[in-house]
Amino acid sequence: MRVTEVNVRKMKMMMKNPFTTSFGTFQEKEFLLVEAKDEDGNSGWGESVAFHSPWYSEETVETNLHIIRDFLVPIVLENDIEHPDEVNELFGHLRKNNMAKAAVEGAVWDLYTKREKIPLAQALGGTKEKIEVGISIGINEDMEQLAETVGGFIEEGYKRIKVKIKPGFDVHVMRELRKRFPDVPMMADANSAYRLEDLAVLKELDQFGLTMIEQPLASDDIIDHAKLQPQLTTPICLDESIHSLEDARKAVELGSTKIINIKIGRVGGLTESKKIHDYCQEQNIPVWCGGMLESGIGRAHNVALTTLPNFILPGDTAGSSRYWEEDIISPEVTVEDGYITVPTEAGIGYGINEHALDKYTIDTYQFRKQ
Ligand code: OSB
Ligand code: MG
Repeated sequence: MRVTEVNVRKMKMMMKNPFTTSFGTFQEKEFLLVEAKDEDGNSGWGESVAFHSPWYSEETVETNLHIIRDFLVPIVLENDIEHPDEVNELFGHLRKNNMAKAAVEGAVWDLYTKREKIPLAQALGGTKEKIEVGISIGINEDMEQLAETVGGFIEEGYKRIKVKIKPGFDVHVMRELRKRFPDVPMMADANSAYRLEDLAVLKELDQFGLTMIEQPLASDDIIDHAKLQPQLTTPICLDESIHSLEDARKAVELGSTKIINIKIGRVGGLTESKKIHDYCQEQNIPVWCGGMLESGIGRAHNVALTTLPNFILPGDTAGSSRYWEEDIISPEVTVEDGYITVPTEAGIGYGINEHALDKYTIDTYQFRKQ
């Protein structure tokens, strides 16, 4: 397969509601889309999950644009690619910048599966016809409002509630929510806001029977997480700390984590995601698919990945309408009774809503094979 043209779009979309984590609040989402085309007029799409500012990881929209334009696009235009798994190897000599790599690799996966006329899920080895989804809810200091939001999503059928926590917004919040929703699978995500010195608070969370606590300690740490886990009954799930199969193996061997959140962007693409999935399956470590407030394109990739068998726990891949007034895919991703039905069309399985796509595009960059 030859990729003959790559188009990159810088997008700006307003989210329906502001999203607050232990790092702050934002509502306007800027991100990049990558479109890879072949000589037959097929086109494949990928999304970069890097945010405007480097609060989640060091990557940003602008660093991704630089890496994609100056390093990754030339590689995919210059090489014959038989299978998308090769892209990960072709990028192997370039360090990190995983979100940029995943965006380009994702476009190649979509292009390849459209050419082959098979669904992306099938090409990845996925088996599920529908996937279970949970929902991630940002920090809201107004307890009544938060409880109402949680109740609304339970009503809608979401299979698991995840609440963001931070020091000072933790034990009382989980206690209140547990009181109101005693039987719902619930978890907390700290986005690295605690230190080992906060052990007493983290231990208090054990009483609420959470399915897991996500990334309580530093984003670049697996040592202190290994010290923390034996002192908690709640399983730790690492998010920010896992960038590769090697990271996953080390964290599992050290006992730093009992569950892994796989985000395609954070680990550098679908090929690496599959490897982490397979390793975790062998080790009896359940995985689930994380979210990065994606548009429909990134969301479609998440849906396809989640069809792999060891995605045992509900993911953060909520429906389009949880985030957007209007998504850039058609049909949008919809959730019924807590399930998304996996599309059976070729590639990512959702079409592009061209009108919306153009409406939210703020810049375009075009690259052609010389
Ligand atoms: O830590 O999982 C996270 C959103 C942005 C950055 C990091 C995270 C999140 C979420 C929301 O929790 C997931 C989603 O709904 O897409
Ligand atoms: Mg997280």
